[in-house]
Amino acid sequence: MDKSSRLKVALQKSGRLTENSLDLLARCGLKYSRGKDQLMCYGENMPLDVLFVRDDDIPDLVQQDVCDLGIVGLNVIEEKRLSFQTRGVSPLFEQVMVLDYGKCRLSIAVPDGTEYKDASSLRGKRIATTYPNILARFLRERDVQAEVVTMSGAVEIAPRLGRADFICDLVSTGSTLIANHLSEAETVMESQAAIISTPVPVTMEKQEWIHRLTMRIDGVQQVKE
Ligand code: PRT
Ligand code: ZN
Repeated sequence: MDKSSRLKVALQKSGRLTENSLDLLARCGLKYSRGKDQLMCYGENMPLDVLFVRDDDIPDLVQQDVCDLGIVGLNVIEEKRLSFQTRGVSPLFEQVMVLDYGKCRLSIAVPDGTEYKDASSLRGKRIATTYPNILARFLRERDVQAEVVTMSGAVEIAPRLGRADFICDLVSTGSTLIANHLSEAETVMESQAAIISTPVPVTMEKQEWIHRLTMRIDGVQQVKE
């Protein structure tokens, strides 16, 4: 099998989804060797190679057909989809299936003691987030005008720094919010890891391997339930 007929899968290089994603592929029977530069893994018993990248780059790599598949959080997928739309680019990658890990929620959080009734409490306020497009849609759908303060990280300290009144950030256990004297007020979106696929038609051979892989993932996930 030549190189172009091998499935290329983009995974997060180092982060919350990395271990679970590699574990999932291993449970599907994939045996792999890691490249010297640690940027790729090569499947030994399946025509499937893994490319390790930052999670934010995964939708672009799949959209541009550099990779056939990618595993990334629904939060990143949705933010990218909306950001493409805002720029007039059609988001063409498709969601193949959701996975049973990486579960979290994108939530509005307010400084302890601040009253929050519903989204109308955000009117005229500044809200810090790394998900400006998802937050803007949430506000638009509720007819609330507020200022979205886009940050690249450390969103939870924005209220203390005086950069924002509220935040909109990912939460899983909630302990980061507690440590920063913030309370979760409302869920904007639930998230978990998901597989996306390239918009470009792939060969029959690749289609068959994608089908086999998703069947195996279904099987692995059912065993875990
Ligand atoms: O370097 P790279 O860009 O690839 O990684 P990243 O830092 O952007 O992402 P990473 O590894 O933090 O998260 C990858 C994906 O994991 C996210 O896009 C989500 O889909 C998912 N995920 C699941 C989470 C969490 N749970 C989570 N808890 N992502 C981030 N968090 C943050 C949360 O915002 C808080 O700051 O982790 C902190 C701890 O959370 P608590 O609530 O348990 O205290
Ligand atoms: Zn990231």
